[in-house]
Amino acid sequence: MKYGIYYAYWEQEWGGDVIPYIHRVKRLGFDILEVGCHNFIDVDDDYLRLVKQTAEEEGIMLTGGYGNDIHHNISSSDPAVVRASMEKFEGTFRKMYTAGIHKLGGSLYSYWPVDYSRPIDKPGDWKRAVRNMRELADIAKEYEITLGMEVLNRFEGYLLNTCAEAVDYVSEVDRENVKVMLDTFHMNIEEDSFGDAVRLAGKLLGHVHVGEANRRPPSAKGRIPWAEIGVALNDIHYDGTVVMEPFVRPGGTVGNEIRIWRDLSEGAANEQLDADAANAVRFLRGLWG
Ligand SMILES: [Mn+2]
Repeated sequence: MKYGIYYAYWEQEWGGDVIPYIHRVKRLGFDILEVGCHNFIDVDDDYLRLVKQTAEEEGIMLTGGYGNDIHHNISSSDPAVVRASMEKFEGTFRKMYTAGIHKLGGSLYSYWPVDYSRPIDKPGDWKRAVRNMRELADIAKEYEITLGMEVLNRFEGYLLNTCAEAVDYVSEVDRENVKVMLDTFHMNIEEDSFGDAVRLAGKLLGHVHVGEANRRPPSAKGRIPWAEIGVALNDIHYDGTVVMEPFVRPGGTVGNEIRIWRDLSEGAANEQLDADAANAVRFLRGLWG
C-alpha cells in the first residue's frame, strides 16, 4: 500500500504552489502527495515539469483530485456543458501528463458541490454520464491516466452515493482505466458496512480516501473502524493508493466549500498539523501494512 495526503490540509485556497508540499510530505513519512488539478489548465508547463522532477527526486508519487463546477459536467442535458467539460478534462489530462500525474479522482462523472435548488434527473444524468465517461476514459488512456469515480454522500452528490452504485456504474462504463473510489468520510454516512463495501468493490477499487467522520486525520481516537477496513482491503488484495484528506481549518474557499464552520484544529500551528499527519500515516501503516 502507498500512503498519501491531500495538500489542501494546509491550504485555504485550491491551487497554489505544490512544490514545498512534495518535500514536506516526504519528511512526514508519506509516499504520495495528492494535488488539486482544478486549475491545472492555466498552469505553465515549465512549472509542471519542475513539479514532476521534484517529485521524482524525492521519490514521491503524485495523484490528482478534481471537482467540476456546474458549467463543466459530463452528465448534463446541455450538450454545451458536456462539451466544455470534455475540453477542460482533455486540457487537464495533458497538463497532468506533463506533471507526471497518472491518477485523477473525484466526482468526475458529475459536478461538485451539487446545486440542489435545481431539479435532479438521476436516470437521465446516469445514462449521459455512462456514455460520456466512455469517451472521456478513452481520452484519458492516451495520457496514461486512470479515473477514480468517487462515491459521495447525498449532500454533495446524487449519482453515486454507495459503493454498490459505483460498481454498477463502473461496470456499465466498462473501461479498464475507470475505477471505483471510496472515501471513509462519505462511507460513514451512506454504507451499512465499511468492510462489505470494500469487498464489493473488489478488483474495481482504484483509489481510497481516508479520514475520520469529521474529516480529522485517521487515528485510534476516532470512530471509523480502521481495523475492519484493513481486513477488507487485505481480503481483496488491495495494494493501491490510500490518501488521507483531512480538513481541519476554517476559512478561504477550501473552508467554505468543505463547510468547515469551526476550527477543528483547535488553533494548531503548522508544526502541530505536521505532527498529526505524521502520526496518522504511522498509524495506518502499522495497522494495514
Ligand atoms: Mn474524498
